[in-house]
Amino acid sequence: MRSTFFIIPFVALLGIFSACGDRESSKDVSYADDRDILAAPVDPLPESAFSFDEDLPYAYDGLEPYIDEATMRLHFHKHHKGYYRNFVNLWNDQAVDNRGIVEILEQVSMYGQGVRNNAGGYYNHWLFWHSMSPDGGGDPEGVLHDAIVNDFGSMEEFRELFNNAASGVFGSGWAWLIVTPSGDLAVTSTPNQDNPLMDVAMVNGLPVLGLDVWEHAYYLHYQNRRGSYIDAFWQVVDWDKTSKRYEKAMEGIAYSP
Ligand code: MN3
Repeated sequence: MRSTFFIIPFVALLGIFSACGDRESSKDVSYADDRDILAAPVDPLPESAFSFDEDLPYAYDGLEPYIDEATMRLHFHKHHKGYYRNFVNLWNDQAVDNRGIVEILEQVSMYGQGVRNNAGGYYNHWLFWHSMSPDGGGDPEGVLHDAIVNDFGSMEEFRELFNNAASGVFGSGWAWLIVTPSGDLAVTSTPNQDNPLMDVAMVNGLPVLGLDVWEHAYYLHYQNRRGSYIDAFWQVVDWDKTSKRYEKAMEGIAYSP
């Protein structure tokens, strides 16, 4: 009995001390720490027939002030490389043929949940990096512009649909502009790392433009303000590359890393 009286206040006291410790350490987390994490040596990427660029197509701070450097560094080196590494390791364990990434995604229900998540993460981020540019923003020109106006009414109506799809993703996922099998443009979204190429997607099509709305894509800079991040995305959209993807998609060719 006497020992119980001793233990209860002791445990309560421990709780108070450890809570203080948590507060102290979270205060120390800063932008500089993100760089330190990235300076640490990383395992080399596994051998693979699947291509992976060792760097982004622009500088890490190239999309500032819309998307910050620390987010881009972490997103590319920790998240995208992680999906690629996991996908290659899983695929090397079960591959029996020389399928390309698009073919794998189109029949992703044949493989496990791990392939679905990581093949999706590998492909989606590749398309995402190539959906943005330091020289981006504005409106598309030429055939993509005409198709958007034709299918959605105007650029404004298209953006509103896309914004609603992006902000409407519950939890983590992606917003997409796609070319449907009938050759029309459509806006859709997918959960997790799914994408519209996948046989498991609610709406199928060839992705032309993709926006990552996982919190890791914006939380460092925008915290909970997903809407501000979506607004910022329009300032850096690479319409040149997006138009090229659209033209290929109209020939039935899916964008491929
Ligand atoms: Mn991401």
